[in-house]
Amino acid sequence: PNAKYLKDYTAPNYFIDNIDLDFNLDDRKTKVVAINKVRRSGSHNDPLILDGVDLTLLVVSIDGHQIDNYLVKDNQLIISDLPSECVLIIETEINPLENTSLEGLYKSADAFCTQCESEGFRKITYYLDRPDVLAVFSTKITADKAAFPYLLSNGNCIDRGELDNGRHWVQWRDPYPKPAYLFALVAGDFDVLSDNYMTTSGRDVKLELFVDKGNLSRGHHAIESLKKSMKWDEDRFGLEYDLDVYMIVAVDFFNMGAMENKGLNVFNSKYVLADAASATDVDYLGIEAVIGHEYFHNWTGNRITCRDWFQLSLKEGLTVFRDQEFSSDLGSRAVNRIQNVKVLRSAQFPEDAGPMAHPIRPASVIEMNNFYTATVYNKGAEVIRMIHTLLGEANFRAGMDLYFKRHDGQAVTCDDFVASMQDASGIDLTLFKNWYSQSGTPQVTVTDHYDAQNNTYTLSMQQHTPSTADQKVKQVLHIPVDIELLDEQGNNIALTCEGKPVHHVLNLIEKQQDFVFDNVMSPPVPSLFREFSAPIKLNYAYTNEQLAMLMVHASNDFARWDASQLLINKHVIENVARVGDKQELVLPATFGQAFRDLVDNEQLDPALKAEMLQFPSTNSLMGLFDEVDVDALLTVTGFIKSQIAVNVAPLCSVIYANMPIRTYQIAHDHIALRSLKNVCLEYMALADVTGVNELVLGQFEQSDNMTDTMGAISAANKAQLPCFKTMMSAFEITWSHDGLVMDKWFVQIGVSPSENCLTVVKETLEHGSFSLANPNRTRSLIGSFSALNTKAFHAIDGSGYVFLTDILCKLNSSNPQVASRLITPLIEFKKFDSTRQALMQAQLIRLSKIDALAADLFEKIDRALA
Ligand code: BAL
Ligand code: ZN
Repeated sequence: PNAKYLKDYTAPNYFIDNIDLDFNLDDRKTKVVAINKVRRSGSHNDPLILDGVDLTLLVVSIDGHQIDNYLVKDNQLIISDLPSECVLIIETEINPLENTSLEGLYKSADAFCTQCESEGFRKITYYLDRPDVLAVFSTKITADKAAFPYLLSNGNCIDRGELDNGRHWVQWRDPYPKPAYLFALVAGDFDVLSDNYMTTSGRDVKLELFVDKGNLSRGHHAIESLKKSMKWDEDRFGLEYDLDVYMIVAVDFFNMGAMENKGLNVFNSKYVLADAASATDVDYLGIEAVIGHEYFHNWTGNRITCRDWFQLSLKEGLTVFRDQEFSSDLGSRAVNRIQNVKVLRSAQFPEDAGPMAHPIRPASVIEMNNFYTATVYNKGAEVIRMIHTLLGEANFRAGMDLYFKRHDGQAVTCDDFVASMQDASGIDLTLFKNWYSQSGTPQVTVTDHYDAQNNTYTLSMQQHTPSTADQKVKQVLHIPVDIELLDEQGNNIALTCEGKPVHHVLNLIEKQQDFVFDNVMSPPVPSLFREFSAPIKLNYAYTNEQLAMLMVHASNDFARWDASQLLINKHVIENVARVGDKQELVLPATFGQAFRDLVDNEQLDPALKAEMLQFPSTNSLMGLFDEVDVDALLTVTGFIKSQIAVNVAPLCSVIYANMPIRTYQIAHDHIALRSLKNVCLEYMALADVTGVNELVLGQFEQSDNMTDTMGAISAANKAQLPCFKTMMSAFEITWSHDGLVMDKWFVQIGVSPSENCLTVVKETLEHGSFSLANPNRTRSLIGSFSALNTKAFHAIDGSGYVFLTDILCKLNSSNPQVASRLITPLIEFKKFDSTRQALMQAQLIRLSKIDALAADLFEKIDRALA
C-alpha cells in the first residue's frame, strides 16, 4: 500500500452535485442504483476516476446510454470522454451479510446499517469518495416489510409505498449538500422512543431513538442527553438544529463509538443504552458526552466539513473540545478536566513517543482509519483549548461566529479555522500554527530564582520538543502557561511586573524565556500549567513539601489534583532507580501524611477527593521513563499503592461507614459520593482491613446499581479477595444474555492480576457471550488484557505477545480496523528492555508475513519495524 501526502492535495477535477440512490436490500445481493449529476471542474480532458471496493459492477450509463468503454482497475472505475455535465448511472451489487469489516453497508444482528467515514461509501457504490465533493443526496430504500419495518436515511422522509410481494419502500431527501462519508442507511425492526425539541427560533424537531426490541426503558438517558445538547449548543454557541427530524439508531456491531451522519446518527449501543441496573455512572456520563459530541458535529463537521482527511482534527479536535465544554458546563469542570488530561497522558503521550507519532494534522497517511487517534481527537481538542485560553471566551466565540459565517456549506482546512480565530480576535496566531504541523510532546523545564533584596521572583522557562519517529527537527511553539504563585501560608500572591498587573496566562514563545514578578515578599511556590494549559511535560524540581502544600492550597482544583500526581510520579521515579541500585524501597513520612490529610479534608469536594485518591494508570507512569523497566515499575507501583492504602484505609473505613445510603440517582453529587465510596473500598481492600471480604461481598449483594456492583467486583479483583469468584459467578448468571453488560465482566477477566490471567482469558474466548466478530466484546476482553494488564501482557515468557498476535492474525481478514486498534501495545516495543523488545518484534515480524495483510496493520507494523 502507498502513502498519500497532504502536500499533494489537488482539488477535484469533477464534482457530483446530486446523487439519487436506490437500494434494493437483500442479505447477499443488495442492488444499488446511483444516479449522479456529474460536472467537470475547469477545462480539461482528464477521465473521471471513481473509488469502489468489493463491488460487483452491473451497468454504467451516461445520459441514458449504456457504455462499456470504462476501465475497472485497482479499486477504481475510470471513465473517459465525459461531456462537461452529464447524468451518470451506476448499478452495483453488494453483499452486506459477508461484510464483516463493518464498513460500508453491513448486517448488524438483524438490521442493515452503514458506516461510511472515512472511506466506506466506496463499498456501496463507485463514487468520488472524498470529503470535498458535496452532493444533495436522495435515497430510496426497498426491503421486506415484516423483517424491516423501519427504513431510514438522511434528511426528511418525502414518500413511501407498499409493493405486492411483501416489500415496501421509503424515499428520503437531505437538502444539505454533504460528502459521502455522512451518508447513512438503516433498515430493521426496532422499538422507538419518540420525543420532540423546540428550537429557540421555533422549529419543532422530532427526535427518534431506535433501539433493539425490549430495550426502550434503557433509552431515556440518551434522549434527555440529546435535548440537553441541543439546548447547550444554542446557549453557548448560538447554533440551532436545521432539519425537522433527528434520529439515533443503536446497533450492537460497530467499530467506533458513534457516527454523526446527517440527521441519522448511528451509535454503538454502548453509548445509548443505560439503566441503573446495567450501566455505571461512567457509562451514563459517557452517553451524555457522546450524544453531545455527535450532535455538535452537525455544525462542526457536517455544515462545515473537512477539505481532505488530513484535516480530520478540524472537525474532531473542535468537536471534542465542544463536548468537553458541554460536560464541564453540566457537571464538574475540574473532574472533566482531570479525566481529559488522564486520556492525554495515558494514550496520547505514548502515541507521540511511539512509531505512529503524527501531528494533529498528519502529513502522510496510508490507511485513514489509523488516524482516528488520541492525537487527532484529544491533542486536537487541547490545541483548540489553547486557542480558547489565549483568546478568552468572548474572542473565541467571535472566532466561531466568523468561522460559520465564512465557511457554512464548505469543506475547509485547519488553516481556515485558525484564520477565523485570528481575524475575529486580532491576536496573531502565526507561531501558534506550529501545533498543527508538529508532532511530539514538548518538555518545558522551569527553574526559578528569588531575589530577597529586590523582592523579585523570576521563572525561567525552556521549551524542547524531542524528535519523534516521523519528524526529527522541531520548531519553537507558542505555549500558554497558566500560573499562580503562593506564599508560605498558601495564599495567592498578586502577579505584578514593574508595578503593573500581569495576566496569569504567560506566553512562552521562545526557546528560553524569563518571566519576572515584583512585590514578592517571600520565596513563593509556583503552581504551573494550571488547568493543563498546554499538552506538555513539565520539569520543575518540586519538593515533597511544596507538592503537599499545592494539594491543599492551590486555588485551581485541577492544579491540586496535578500536585497529587506529581507527588506520586516523583516517588515512582525515585523508587524505580532504587530497584535498579538494589536498594530498599522507601517513602518519606510526608508522603503518607499528604494522603491522610487529603482523605481527612472535609472541605474538599468529594468528586475531587476521589480523583486525587485514584492511582495514576501504569500507561501514564510508563511515560515518565525513556526505557521502561516493567518489573521494577510493577514492584514500585505495588509498593506505593499499598503504602497509600495502609495510610488511608482507617480514614476510608470511616468515610465508607458514614456514607449516606440514598436511592440511586444520576446527579453529580450522587456520582461524586459513589466514586469516593468505591475508591475508599478499594484502599480498604488493598490494606486488607478486618472483614473487608465480607464488606465487599455485602456491597455487591445489596447493590441496586451497576456502579456499586462494579465497585465491589473491581476492588475484589485488584486485591484478589476470595469473594471475587463468587461475585463473578453471580454476575455471569444474571447477565450472560446481555453482551453489552457482559463486557464489564470480560474487562475484569482481562485486567485480572492473578497469575493464570492469560489461561482464563483464553478459556473465555469460548464463552457463550463472547464473539470475536463483535468489536465491543473483543475490546473488552482482549483490549483490556493487552492495553491495561501490564503484568500479564508483558510476561517475560512472551506469552501475552503471542496471544495478541494470534488474535490479530484472525482479525486481519475479518475486521482490520479493530485489529489495527488492538495492535498498539505491541508496536510500542522500543520503550521496553531488550528481551521484551526481541519477543515483541518477533511477533510483529510473524504478523507482517501473513497472507493479505490489511493496509491498516501494514502501516503500523511497517512504521514500528522501520
Ligand atoms: N466521526 C467519527 C465518529 C466521531 O468522531 O464522532
Ligand atoms: Zn467526532
